[in-house]
Amino acid sequence: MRSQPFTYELPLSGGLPSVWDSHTTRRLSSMKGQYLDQAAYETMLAREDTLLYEVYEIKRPEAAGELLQGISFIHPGKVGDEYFMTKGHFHQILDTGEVYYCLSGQGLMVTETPEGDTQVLEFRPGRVLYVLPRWAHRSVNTSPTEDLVFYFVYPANAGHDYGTIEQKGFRKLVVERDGQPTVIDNPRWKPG
Ligand code: S6P
Ligand code: ZN
Repeated sequence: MRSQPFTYELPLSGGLPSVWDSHTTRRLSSMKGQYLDQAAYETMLAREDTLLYEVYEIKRPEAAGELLQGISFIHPGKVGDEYFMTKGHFHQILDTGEVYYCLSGQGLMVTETPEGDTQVLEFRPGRVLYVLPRWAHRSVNTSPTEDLVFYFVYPANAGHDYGTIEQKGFRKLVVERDGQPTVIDNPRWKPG
């Protein structure tokens, strides 16, 4: 791990960063129960365990004061009418925020608090999205052809709580209606 201040390049066009330490890939099989159209999900999975998104991260000690950073690439596609998206999470230390900077593509970020406030933010190249502490976040690629690419930075000790979203889902979903990305209430959202 680097022990001196360092620099690296982040292509504004959305290409790979010049350095990274870990490359995480998420496939369809890791999203069981998350997509609304379960039949479309099963049919698609039976055909292929499609690669949905990839995260390149620079390792730092997971200690207060350090920052974790990297780039996510959300690939284009849909399961039924619902766009490819990240699992989404609360931070384990709930009171930690995060900064996203969109490098290329288009999409929506679905956010919500444990109390049920919801907000949907739009990704655009050159736009910063600030996720307040306490807000769960999921990134959705609404382009039919292009990757959604963004840089992110968050406190290294934040940790990830995936379980809450895996059990309850998000209150809002992003689906295609009449060819347009549309935010709908999640009919399968369950409290508690
Ligand atoms: C981490 C940050 C992003 C996501 C990444 C994948 O706090 O929000 O790096 O990890 O975009 O999303 P997820 O929900 O699978 O971690
Ligand atoms: Zn996060």
